[in-house]
Amino acid sequence: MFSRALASRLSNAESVTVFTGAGISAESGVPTFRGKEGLWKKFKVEELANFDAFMRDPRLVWEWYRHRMTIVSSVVPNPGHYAIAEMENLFKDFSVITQNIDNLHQRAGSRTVYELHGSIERNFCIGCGRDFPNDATALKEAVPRCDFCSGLIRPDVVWFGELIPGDIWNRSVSAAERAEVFFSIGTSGVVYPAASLPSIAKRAGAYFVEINVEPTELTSKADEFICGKSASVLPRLLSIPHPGHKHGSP
Ligand code: BV8
Ligand code: ZN
Repeated sequence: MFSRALASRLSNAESVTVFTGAGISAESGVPTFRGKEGLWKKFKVEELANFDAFMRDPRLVWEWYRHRMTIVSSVVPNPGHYAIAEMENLFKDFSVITQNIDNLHQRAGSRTVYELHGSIERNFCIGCGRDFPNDATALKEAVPRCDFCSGLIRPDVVWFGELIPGDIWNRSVSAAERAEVFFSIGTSGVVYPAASLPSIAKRAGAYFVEINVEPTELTSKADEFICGKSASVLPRLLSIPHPGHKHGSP
């Protein structure tokens, strides 16, 4: 399943970076946006995940995010998330950069996670900036409003036309530039600037491996394309001898 090139690079690597998209959570039961299993087609994420749509119809946008919150709170990490969490113990310098907002990497035990597009577990008031967790009383309303300034509360996610938080972006670029091996897993590679990270890694000398069930916009740039489901491919990656095996038990 893996080339000798990947096995030898992983065996000697100190710095590895993993970049993930909705596909890594598909086998937990979280619908993806595009691709052949994409279930959000009827919602066209670009039309709903933007500030103007929210101001025009906050009830509809909240309905979509509430629906997704319900799904995310009812699923668990899959073997792909757990394998990535385990990889963090095997390499000196290991980062996860995710486009997902489902918190499943953290729930699987990953510690260094950069959430490029925010998190469905966090909300804030657009009036005064106060934070509101999902179980806050204010969030029980169809259109949640801040109990301090009556401003609209929104999910703490990055919508189309909005900037990725500067520190998150800078740390993600630096993790991509440091990587000796850079994995892109379960992303269609159509959303920028996230989708520029594999090229940033490659330009800095990384061996770029893509894991997906079908080719994507990124495949032509990959040094290696592993066609398969992440929940079955990733645990097998752990069977490759890693530097961490030298220090601890394999
Ligand atoms: C920015 C919110 C600039 C959270 C998301 C016109 C106007 C404005 C902007 C633009 C424009 N044209 C282009 C842009 C830039 C725009 C963009 O890239 N648009 C695209 C659509 C062309 N980007 C932005 O707007 C970004 N901001 O550019 O600001 C700026 C400059 C100056 C001043 C102000 C601003 C912000 C982008 C963030 C958008 N927010 N989500 C949420 O609700 O989730 S993005 C949305 O798509 C999702 O969040 C997701 O994170 C993201 C990417 O999707 P994927 O994760 O790749 O998922 P997808 O379904 O597409 O693919 C799944 C893959 O998994 C498939 O390939 C499938 O084959 C595979 N798969 C399935 N099962 C498995 C599997 N693989 C392995 N195993 C399996 N089992
Ligand atoms: Zn407020």
